[in-house]
Amino acid sequence: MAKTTIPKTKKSTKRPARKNGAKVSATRNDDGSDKFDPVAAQAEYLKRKESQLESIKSTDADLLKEMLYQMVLGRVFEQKCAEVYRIGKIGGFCHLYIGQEAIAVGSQMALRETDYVITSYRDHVQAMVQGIEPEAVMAELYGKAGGNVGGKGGSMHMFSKEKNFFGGHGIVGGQIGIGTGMAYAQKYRGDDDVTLCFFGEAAVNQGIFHESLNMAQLWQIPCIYICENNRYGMGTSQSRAMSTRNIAKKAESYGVANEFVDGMDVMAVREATLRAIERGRKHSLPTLLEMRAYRFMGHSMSDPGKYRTTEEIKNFQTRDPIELFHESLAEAGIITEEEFEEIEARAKQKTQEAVEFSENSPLPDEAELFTGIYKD
Ligand SMILES: Cc1ncc(C[n+]2csc(CCOP(=O)(O)OP(=O)(O)O)c2C)c(N)n1
Ligand SMILES: [Mg+2]
Repeated sequence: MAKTTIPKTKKSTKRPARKNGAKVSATRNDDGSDKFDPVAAQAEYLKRKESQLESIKSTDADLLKEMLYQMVLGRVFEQKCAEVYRIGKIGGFCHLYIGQEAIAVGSQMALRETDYVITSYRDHVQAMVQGIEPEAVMAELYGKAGGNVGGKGGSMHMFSKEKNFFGGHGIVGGQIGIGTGMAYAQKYRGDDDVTLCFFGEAAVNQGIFHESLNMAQLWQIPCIYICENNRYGMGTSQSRAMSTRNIAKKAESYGVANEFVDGMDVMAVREATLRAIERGRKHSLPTLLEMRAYRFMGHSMSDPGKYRTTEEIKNFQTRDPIELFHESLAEAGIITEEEFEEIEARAKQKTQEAVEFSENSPLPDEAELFTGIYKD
């Protein structure tokens, strides 16, 4: 187990009274945290497998194959990012999304083109799913002129106005307020578009999360808040930083509709997002979706990873979202082994093209130092 400096509370059947007379719960956690246990999560997954297969059969086969391709591309692309980072091709921070692919693909591929997306610094895969070319994402990581923001943003600041992808934000929780404002603009203009606003579970401890949810419900703003609960904020586990760990439930304090979602099951992600989209489009109401996944890699490329064990990581890897989806598509007769190999080959080829493009792309011109900045 990971080392902890916080003394463990002994289990007691008595409910200790606080000095002010209020009772406190005997357990520190009220949320059924066993849902984080991969064995329990898998058992729950198998129970709803039949309905998952039903929804697979009622979804367009080409769309399903494209979803799988996007997940595989995200994985292969980021494995390559790690490789080229280690040989010094990419500098600065680099946060990988490996293990969380089902969340970006399941939710963003349920959107239409005019909807908006905003996210944190863990943004490479979300940028690609949104339609930014892998070449432009890799070149941005390389700091080259061919990057989607001309090589000036880097890993944490992917952005494309044309693709309605509004970043890539480095301040934990900062994008929650901006996303709420984007959805407010959609409502103000009178269209029925929605905003997907992604953030990690550690951002939920920030005031901006609570202020935004309150305002979104009060003003009826079509913002879909997606909390990607990957269990850790840098090296701190959620259990050491959050008093009550049922994030979906926190929405109830503000009257916001909420769902807990298995973030390793791309179809569950898609369906929960479709329900939230309908609520946003038809009734202009927000939703909070807590999607539980696991970060297979370190927080960033410079994470020494001393806060968790290899065994823990391996346990969660038994629920690899790509393998789960691949298996289900094969079971439903949607995909053959040859087709899966072709998907992998295509993803590798695309990633290689992205690397070659980035290698050959020039550095930004010196004059770029003085563009895109605030001036008097
Ligand atoms: C306001 C603020 N405080 C602290 C940091 C440093 N920091 C960067 S990432 C991070 C952890 C965030 O974890 P989480 O929200 O769970 O997202 P994840 O990295 O797991 O995707 C912290 C504390 C920051 N960038 N911004
Ligand atoms: Mg996290």
